[in-house]
Amino acid sequence: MRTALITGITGQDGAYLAKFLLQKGYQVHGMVRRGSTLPFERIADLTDRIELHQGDLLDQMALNRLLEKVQPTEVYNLAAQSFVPTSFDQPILTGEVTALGVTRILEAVRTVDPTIRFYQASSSEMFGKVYEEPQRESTPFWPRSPYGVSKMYGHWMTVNYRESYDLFACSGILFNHESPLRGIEFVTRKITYAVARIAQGLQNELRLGNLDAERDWGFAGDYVEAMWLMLQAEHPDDFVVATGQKHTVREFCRLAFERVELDWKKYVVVDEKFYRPADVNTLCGDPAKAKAELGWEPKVSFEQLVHMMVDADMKRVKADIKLLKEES
Ligand code: NAP
Ligand code: G4F
Repeated sequence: MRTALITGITGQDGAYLAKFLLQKGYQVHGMVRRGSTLPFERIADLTDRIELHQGDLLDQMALNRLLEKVQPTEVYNLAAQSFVPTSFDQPILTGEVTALGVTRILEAVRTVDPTIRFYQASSSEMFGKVYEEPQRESTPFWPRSPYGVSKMYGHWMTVNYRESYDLFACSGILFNHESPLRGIEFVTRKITYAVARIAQGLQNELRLGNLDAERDWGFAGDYVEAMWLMLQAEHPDDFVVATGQKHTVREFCRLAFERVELDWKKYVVVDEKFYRPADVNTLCGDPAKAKAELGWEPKVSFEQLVHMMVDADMKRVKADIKLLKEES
């Protein structure tokens, strides 16, 4: 039986990947860090089918011991401090986890079992102030945040360990991917959750930053398949994973509010508090290599994604209201 270890299993992608690998017949292990509360909401329906272990990308010895114990055939390194604004406030922590954390887990793989296939969650944030459009594997990087710089370090360490030690190490340069499991602070989920609350009369405005920012948004459920495909290939390599289409934050708002028959202009307020010291104004990826070499293509359209997220938040908010009524 193939055995996978996922770091960041409690995050959005971790939850989708764990489910995907279980369906493929894998034995799935996840690394979780200790907190004062349990962060298992996204994987609540999987906990009887996966094995969780404590660990942290900050702790080299714990990573080595974990690989020795689990003996995975594949490691998916999804753990990161992944929120760009936090990386401006906590650049050193972001570097420790999102950059050096990659070296620590690569060292663990190299030391414990160099035959392990390794996936690194790299990011389109590395393209930053883009040199060309669309961005592809050969596009130079120009990161615009401590997060983007950290991801770039992790990306090149993955390439370096592949070239230096012949590891089967792949870097997936994934463009923004969203879902009903997306963290509430990211712009898409912030919008869809607010839309649901506004539609239910619980809130009357939505404060956002840069509405002109353009992103190539896809569905997380589609993107975890690309991660897996990279590790099934004959040779390790790096791939852009994207839809090839971009939309503004404004367009996302319009579609999301339209789903509940509201006019976004009546509710969205621009608040400079949400501007970043340096933003990535536009991102649009070229997934041609992933299509040609992995046979990967996105299935969910932008409109379907927005609708899926609004519908899920409407359901959640209605359930919360019902619960509150029952309790009072
Ligand atoms: P996410 O929801 O923010 O999840 C991040 C995960 O990392 C959580 O499970 C978190 O655990 C864990 N983590 C954070 N610090 C850790 C540490 N020191 N040690 C161990 N685990 C730690 O992120 P996501 O959206 O699923 O993204 C997955 C990966 O893909 C990340 O590396 C992200 O940077 C990258 N990426 C994401 C996108 C996107 O659009 N989603 C695009 C490109 C790349 P807790 O639950 O305990 O906080
Ligand atoms: O949703 P965001 O916070 O995602 P961002 O910064 O693109 O990063 C995400 O995607 C990366 C892939 O490119 C990942 F690597 C990373 O881990 C993360 O998952 O912001 C998207 C855009 C930005 O330009 C931001 O300025 O939306 C703009 N925006 C406008 N108002 C806002 C807001 N972003 C947030 N979070 N909150 C706002 O109120």
